[in-house]
Amino acid sequence: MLRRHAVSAVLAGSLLAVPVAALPASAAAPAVEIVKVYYDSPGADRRSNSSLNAEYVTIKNITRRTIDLEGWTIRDKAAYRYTFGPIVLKPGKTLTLRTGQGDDGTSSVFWNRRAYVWNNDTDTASLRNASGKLIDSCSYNSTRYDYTNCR
Ligand SMILES: [Ca+2]
Ligand SMILES: [Ca+2]
Repeated sequence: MLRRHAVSAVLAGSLLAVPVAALPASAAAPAVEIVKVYYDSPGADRRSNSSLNAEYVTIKNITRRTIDLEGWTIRDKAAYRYTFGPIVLKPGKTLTLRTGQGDDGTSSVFWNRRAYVWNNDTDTASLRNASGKLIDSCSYNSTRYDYTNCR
């Protein structure tokens, strides 16, 4: 009996090791993706708060686990950076970062800027985790469209 237990323990151990060994491959898909950048808000860019908030970037949690975004950042190609506060993103949910002012909620957070961030012609949005590791990025290069679906 003792011996059988020992064998099953070894088997259990090796079974448990499988998902761990598979991690590097699955890590290729980012846990949180940038799904859309709406870089040229509709109409003339007059810096009204509603126009600023119609400029946004949307991210999505593509995993089955809740992800804590506190300390994560979104940056453009220049020096603009937004740092997420204490907010979690549930599995499959999206979160939209709007450029202007507003009250943060579960589906939208606000950069609270009075000027635009995303260039109307070309730019790159980068998403980094709290350790500064690049999680995903989305580039666009077109004035023909006002937004890009990153995937
Ligand atoms: Ca813009
Ligand atoms: Ca515009």
